[in-house]
Amino acid sequence: MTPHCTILGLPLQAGTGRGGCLMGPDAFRTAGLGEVITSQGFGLTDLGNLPFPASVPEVTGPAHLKKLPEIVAWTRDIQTQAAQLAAQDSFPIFIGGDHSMAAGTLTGVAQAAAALGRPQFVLWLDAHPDMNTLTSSLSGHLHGTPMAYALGLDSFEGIFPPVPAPLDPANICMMGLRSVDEAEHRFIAELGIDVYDMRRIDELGVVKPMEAFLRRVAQSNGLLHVSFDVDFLDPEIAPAVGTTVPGGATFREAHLIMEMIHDSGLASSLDLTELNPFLDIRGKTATLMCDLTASLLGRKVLDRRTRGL
Ligand code: Z70
Ligand code: MN
Ligand code: MN
Ligand code: MN
Repeated sequence: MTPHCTILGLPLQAGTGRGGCLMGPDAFRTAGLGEVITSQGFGLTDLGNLPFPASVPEVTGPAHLKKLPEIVAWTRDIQTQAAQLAAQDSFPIFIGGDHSMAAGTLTGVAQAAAALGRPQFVLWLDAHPDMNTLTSSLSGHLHGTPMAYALGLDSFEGIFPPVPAPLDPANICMMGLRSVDEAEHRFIAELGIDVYDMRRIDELGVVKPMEAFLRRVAQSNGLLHVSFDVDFLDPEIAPAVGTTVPGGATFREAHLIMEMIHDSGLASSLDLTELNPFLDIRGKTATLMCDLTASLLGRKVLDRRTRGL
């Protein structure tokens, strides 16, 4: 991993049914994300927040989709930024914002990987696969669609920007799933995506699946994007999300995953997404997400003790 991180705030919330994710980037900063990065010995560039798109295209799609033109505009802008940042020698951390931001981050980093001739892998930590197409979405919330877009599934053409380098379904690992729509079940089965729902995590733990996936990334000389939705975590420890889904990852499972990613040295970019500070309790979710990022960047339990954190 490079000794430098770049933060880019993505204050979008049009992909959800509920306001608040707009404040996510500022909550991560307030909870000390910058200090987490520098205290792990990384240099830091905080690019601030990407501005609301200057122009919103006139696109039409299925009528039930909410705020489609706005999300198309954000996707265009985020994709451009993510492709540029992923090509630099600094670890990009994209702080959202709702998960529709990943339509831009996944496709941007994959474009940069393709330019290097290296495969893009994605570790998707989420209660949801966010793999609905524009036609299969039942809710009309576009944060339920970014993975389908980045895979190049049907329905996005002519509405969203072209996908420069569609993800290979064989290079995706999803952990934490516990709310999956019928159409998403079908896409997962058809594409053969490596999924670990909470039952499989209960049965196997997180170590074996993570070891197997990280080994595949290493053997392919791949780049690894980690997309971390707050709702991956159990709502008891991470209440600041719009739709709470019980039975999520524990504090220990989540830290262990982050520590394993660090030890692998394979991570190349990170999304921290779906934090809704309006729903948080004295900043505890934002603080936990910063602590998990610290583990991903190399903080060890013994460091905590010696530094009195
Ligand atoms: C459902 C949909 C969703 C939250 C992702 C859920 C999408 N599959 N909701 N994260 N909170 O609407 O497509
Ligand atoms: Mn999500
Ligand atoms: Mn989710
Ligand atoms: Mn939703």
